[in-house]
Amino acid sequence: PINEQQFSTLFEIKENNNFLCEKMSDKLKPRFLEIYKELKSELLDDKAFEFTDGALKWVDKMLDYNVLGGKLNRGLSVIDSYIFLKEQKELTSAEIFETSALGWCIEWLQAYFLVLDDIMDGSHTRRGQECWFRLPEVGLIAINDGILLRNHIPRILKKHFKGKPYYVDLLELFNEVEFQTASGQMIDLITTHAGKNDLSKYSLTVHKQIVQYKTAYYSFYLPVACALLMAGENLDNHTNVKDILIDMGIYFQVQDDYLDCFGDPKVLGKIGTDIQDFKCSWLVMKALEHCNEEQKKILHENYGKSDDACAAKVKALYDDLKLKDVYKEYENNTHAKLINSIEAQPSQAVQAVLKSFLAKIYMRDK
Ligand code: DMA
Ligand code: MG
Ligand code: MG
Ligand code: MG
Repeated sequence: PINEQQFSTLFEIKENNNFLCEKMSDKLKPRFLEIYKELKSELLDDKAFEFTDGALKWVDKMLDYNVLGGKLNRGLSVIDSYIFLKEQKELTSAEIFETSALGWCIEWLQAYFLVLDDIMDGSHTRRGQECWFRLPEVGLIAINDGILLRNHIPRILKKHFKGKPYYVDLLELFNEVEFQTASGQMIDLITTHAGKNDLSKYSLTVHKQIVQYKTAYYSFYLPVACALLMAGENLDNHTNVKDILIDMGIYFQVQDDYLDCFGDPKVLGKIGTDIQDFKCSWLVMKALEHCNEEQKKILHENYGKSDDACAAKVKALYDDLKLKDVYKEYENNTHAKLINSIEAQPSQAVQAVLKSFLAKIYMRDK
């Protein structure tokens, strides 16, 4: 059970998120959300299973709870990317449906990983509400719900893309990216084990590998790759674009690590757990890089403890080490480097896609 203070934080998070959602006025977003309902109805009408009333209600609620409520950046990115790549202002209704369905598949993939990530990270809140597994009636049923979410993806793809020339490539793409993400999660989790015995196991190389695999492929490469396939492109011809998207994804996860500690939970919709969880976060890595022997001792004594006082000492150390400034410098340098590589791209359409992605995340606070 959550205490009163946690409850009021949750309440504020929820208010804040509703407010932010209302401000978003993307032209195609209403249609995108309608398509979610259509996809959900089809899944609830799947003849491969004899749904009981209870099962229908469960899946319906589980989907609304876990697939909705995020920023929908990844899903909407498929539509944006496709518009840029086709260099056309208006999409046909079939194109809107298909880009949206692929966008939702990415949102489904994300929901699947987040439901399980929250169990493994022992998190309390996500998107302004309690984590799914924290609901008393859910608990570890959440694991099976994660598996169901994952299984919905090939069902959506089969229903709407079987027969398209790029169908097999699409299936392979989702499989590949899922494998990369799960492998990144594994490295994240086993590095945490290793770090508990020896903090010096946390290095820039390990951190980069973790964030590249657990976040960059599914969050940045996947939406653009879906749009490229729909536009009839061969993904092998776009490895330069892929490299830039991966770098952007790494930057995005460094932001996630930073916000875990310094972000406002009310804006972010989640309360950080990286310090308590002994995570190989960008911040602890930078702390190790900049601290003296005495500060290292403080870090060793207080990192990875569930005690709030210990986490506070780690945060105080981060302040002493001026990690906010170190981060600002990283953010500006990374932004400048990314702009450089984007502008070296021969295609204006590709430049536009990449710049729009970068603009969405630069200096983000949620
Ligand atoms: C999550 O990394 C990565 C995936 C694939 C879900 P994380 O645990 O830092 O994410 P969050 O901060 O959202 O829990
Ligand atoms: Mg997590
Ligand atoms: Mg995690
Ligand atoms: Mg995080």
